[in-house]
Amino acid sequence: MKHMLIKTRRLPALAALALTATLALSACGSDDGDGGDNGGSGGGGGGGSAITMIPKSLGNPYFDASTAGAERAAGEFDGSIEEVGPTGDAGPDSQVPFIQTATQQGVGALVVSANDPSALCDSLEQAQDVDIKVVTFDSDTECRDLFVNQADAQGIASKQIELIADQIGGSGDIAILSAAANATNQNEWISLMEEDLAANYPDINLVDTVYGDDDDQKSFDQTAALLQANPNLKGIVSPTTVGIAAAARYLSTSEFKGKVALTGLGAPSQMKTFIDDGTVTEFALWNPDDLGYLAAYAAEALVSGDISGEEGDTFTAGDLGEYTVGADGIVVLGEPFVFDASNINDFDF
Ligand code: RAM
Repeated sequence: MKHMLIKTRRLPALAALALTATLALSACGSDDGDGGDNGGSGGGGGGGSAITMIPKSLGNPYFDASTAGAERAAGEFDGSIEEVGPTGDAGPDSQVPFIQTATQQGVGALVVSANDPSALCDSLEQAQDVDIKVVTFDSDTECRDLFVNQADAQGIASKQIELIADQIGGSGDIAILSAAANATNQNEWISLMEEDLAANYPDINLVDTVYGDDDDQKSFDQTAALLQANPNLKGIVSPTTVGIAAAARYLSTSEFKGKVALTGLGAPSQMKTFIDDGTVTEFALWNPDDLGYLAAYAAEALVSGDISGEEGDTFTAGDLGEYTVGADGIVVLGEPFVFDASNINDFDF
């Protein structure tokens, strides 16, 4: 009989709802619950699924928000969420032991943001062999039942290039500050950004791509090194909430503030200071709370047998409404949203 922790957390209300539908408040679950030994049948404490959520790493506010969203969903369908994952190490294999433990526990579903497209596959396939459903969210693998994508990858890439091009006046040297070098989502966005630059922005040169591993200090140091190594740099794109916040912190007290543009994907709560002080003018993201909420509902729909993950399957994700599984087992949350001084105060994730 295993013990399944169900965290209780209340989310503050969002004032504006530009990204998606209503973020209704709900406390989820009790202080703790018992997932029971369900032998892989996936029962949570109260009838819904027992879900193990494995972010790229713990301690990232982006994944705190996605886990809070999953907990909100589990509260609604009477399931349970246990969040486990690597602390600080976002290496390719770092999530494997957590997948193996959850498999031994016989949970209903794993909901994973993958640090590598293939390194998790042996362990994920072992989980699937005992009928555990595998949902990826945020960053995909080659072996899963469904991928809950935050937004279309092409749209995410071209939005960031559009933002940096505007901010540097359409020409000059730029660099990318990414997360972990193997992260599926980061690498897909980077290659699409490279294609977009080559096709549509002949006067912008991507001179370097560096990796801060979604570690605040490493991202800060990489920003400093980038600026040292590239004295003509006009802009930095950081498609990671950890990277953009660390780069903004570096720029904000440096001689480059206001001279080197910075954009990418940021959490408004982490970027507000840097919008207010003029270090950053615009950046993009989606709502990570909604992303976790949708991923948990997708997992529940798979475990309960409502869907099998085939293209055209439909399921209802609570307040967010109905979703349809697209080609390659992908469910898309919505569009990326651009934050600036006019709206940053309306969001608190
Ligand atoms: C970081 C992570 C995550 C990415 C966001 C934008 O929190 O790298 O995978 O989607 O940034």
